[in-house]
Amino acid sequence: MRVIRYENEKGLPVLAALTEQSEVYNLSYKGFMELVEYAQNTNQTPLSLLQEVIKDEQPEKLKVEELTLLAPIEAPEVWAAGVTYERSKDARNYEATAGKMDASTFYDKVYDAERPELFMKSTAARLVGPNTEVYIRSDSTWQIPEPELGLVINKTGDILAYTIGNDMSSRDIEGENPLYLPQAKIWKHSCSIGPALLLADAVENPYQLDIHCRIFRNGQKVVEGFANTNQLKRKYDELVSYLLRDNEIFDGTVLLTGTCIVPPNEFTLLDGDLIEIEIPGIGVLSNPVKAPVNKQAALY
Ligand code: DO4
Ligand code: MG
Repeated sequence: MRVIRYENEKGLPVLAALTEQSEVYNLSYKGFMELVEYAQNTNQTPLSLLQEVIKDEQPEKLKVEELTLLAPIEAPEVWAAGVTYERSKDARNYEATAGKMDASTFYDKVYDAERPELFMKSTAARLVGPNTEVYIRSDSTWQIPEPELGLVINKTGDILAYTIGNDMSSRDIEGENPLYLPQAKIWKHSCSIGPALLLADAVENPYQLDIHCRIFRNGQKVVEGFANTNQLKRKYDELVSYLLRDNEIFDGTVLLTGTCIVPPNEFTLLDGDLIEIEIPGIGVLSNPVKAPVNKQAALY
């Protein structure tokens, strides 16, 4: 069972349940956290609540592919974990050492350390949902999407749902100096989530999820990558518990769990590219890429 948000014909956001058969059932809750709160107050899980709600209802006469989907949750903050997969460690070492892949760096240290790397990735205002443009920076020449599983948590760290996240990143800025990490990670429209929230109770094993990334340029697929969350070095609860340490975390926060798919080193995103990230069971998060006006001009 999944939860989506879409914009109705009046331009208003609607929360809806999306079944495995892609049937859409409109819900009366303002947002996902209101649904979770209602389930808690009535001693139900979000899954059993939704199963009850849709039992006697008819689905809407709507096709999910035709809806204007919004980010499935208005996450107050998005945090991210880094170097949680070996592939990410190798890619960071490459960019930080001008290609000397066998060089040992702080990325090796953090991969093996007890404390994970966690960083602030985005805020509600910088975040976008499905089919909305993600931006690339004007001052970077090496930029990639990072396809990641996202955990939707509450203020006490319970994992309520899973979603897909794109942690857009600048490899040259991060590679130049790790202290530039916030600039390599955070700018307007540098993070997208969606297209749906997969309820945690509906997932048998969250360490067996396939992640698939495709990048298209002029209609042609130019990058493709696969991974599985069974390659993750850490446990989700471990990442969440470090995030909560001496911190105040808000209901509906999203924690991205790190990337295991990195495009070839010679690849950089360009204006007009289309990024698709798929996790079966959640859906496909699709975002076109937009360069700032000065970069678009430089291309022609
Ligand atoms: O160390 C920098 C960021 C790593 C990251 O975002 C990832 O591994 O996904
Ligand atoms: Mg990342």
